[in-house]
Amino acid sequence: MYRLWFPILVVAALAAAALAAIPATAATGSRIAVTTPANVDISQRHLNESEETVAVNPADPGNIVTVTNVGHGEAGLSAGMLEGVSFDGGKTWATKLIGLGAGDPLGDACCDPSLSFDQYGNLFLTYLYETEDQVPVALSTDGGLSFHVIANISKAGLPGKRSGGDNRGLFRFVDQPTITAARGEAWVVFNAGGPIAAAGARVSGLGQVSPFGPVEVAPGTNNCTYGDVAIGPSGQVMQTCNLTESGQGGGKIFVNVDSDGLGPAGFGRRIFVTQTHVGGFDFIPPQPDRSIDAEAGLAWDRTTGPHAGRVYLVYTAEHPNESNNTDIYVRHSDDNGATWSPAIRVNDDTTASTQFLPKISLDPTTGNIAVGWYDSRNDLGTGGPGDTDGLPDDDAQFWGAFSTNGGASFTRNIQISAGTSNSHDSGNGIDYGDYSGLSFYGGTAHPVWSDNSDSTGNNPDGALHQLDIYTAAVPVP
Ligand SMILES: [Ca+2]
Ligand SMILES: [Ca+2]
Ligand SMILES: [Ca+2]
Ligand SMILES: [Ca+2]
Repeated sequence: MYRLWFPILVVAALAAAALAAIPATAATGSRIAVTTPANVDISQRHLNESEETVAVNPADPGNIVTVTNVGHGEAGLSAGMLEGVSFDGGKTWATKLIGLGAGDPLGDACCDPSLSFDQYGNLFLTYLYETEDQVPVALSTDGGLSFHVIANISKAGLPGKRSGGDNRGLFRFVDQPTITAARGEAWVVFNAGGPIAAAGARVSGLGQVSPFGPVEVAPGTNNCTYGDVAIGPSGQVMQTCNLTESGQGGGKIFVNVDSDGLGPAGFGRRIFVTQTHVGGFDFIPPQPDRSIDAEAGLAWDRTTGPHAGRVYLVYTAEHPNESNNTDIYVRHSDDNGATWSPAIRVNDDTTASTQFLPKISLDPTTGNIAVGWYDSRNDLGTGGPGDTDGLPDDDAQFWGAFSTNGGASFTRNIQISAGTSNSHDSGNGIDYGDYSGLSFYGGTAHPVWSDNSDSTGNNPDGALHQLDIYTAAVPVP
């Protein structure tokens, strides 16, 4: 059950990306609850960018970095990802391709990027290589302008695991790594062709990262994947993953906690949280080529605020099963994941449309949380600004909401994307990718998403063709 990026052959010229961003005019659809923020086209690049990660630098909050997949095979590009760096809060971006192969400090990057800044301004990046059977961790100490690989986490030595060339290629041995850094720790988790594997390193300052410790396995996570990792207020570490019983129908979310973090104890037993009815490859109309998984995500409150110590879990669930009516839910735990609150639905629409690929982020300056997701609520197939083609529920916008009361409730939903996208029209093969990006700091959420609406007028492929990467600065209402 791999959600790897599948190469698609696209024959077209690779144009240099323009850097200037043009703010969008807010859309005026009737369902917009709060003013849509100005949209910025980060990539402004021919062909497809998708599956994006973003991080705001707590040591310099105007510094925001995003990394995304790009289509390989285009103009001789056999490896690489797109990086965007902003130093003005996301208004303007400098973009470049990274991980282009031999001689590149990031090697031959395939895809699946994950970013995290820590309090010192260290920026950690993990991703997949095209060929190597290990998970790289790269570090930037200059706000994302340059990276170097500081570790290659190998599964070698894990009990019962194969090694050698049979794990290479599309069905590689490692998949969808995620990294997080905070509180003097950096942790990377990944699916290891079986269980979830994790490794952590101590961080004592800018550029001061100790070697990553031995790889440990989260018990009971065989074939559990596509999850997230978070660090708690005392340095404990939680991973979540989706155990998918079938491609379409079944999915269960589990968590495991390493209660002493970098200390010698390993991850504890798996804890069942919820059934999702979202399989590992659950096809929905707006994601018809790639499908979705539940995309469980974590955010842990390390502040001293009213909900200190609370950990939040976001995920997608489908009710009824195989109805394609997916929704976004958040639960929380005040006892390190042992027990969880009832599910609170985040999306406030009254349609039977899809909401998918959620991301959660906690503002470390307030303890408030933000959630972003793709949303088809405005596509009733009857024309208008939410429908590109007269078919229901196959177009999507990007939406979000906040909670300022510890996840007890969420604000009215905000249409964040000014335009409406159709992923199949992109020819991307993986639609919008397997996840979206979100980083919330200082009262402003910074989502990144894949968009082919051309709402800003500067996608070089125009509207309803290849995807660009968009962002917006979204304040708490
Ligand atoms: Ca430990
Ligand atoms: Ca729904
Ligand atoms: Ca439609
Ligand atoms: Ca593009």
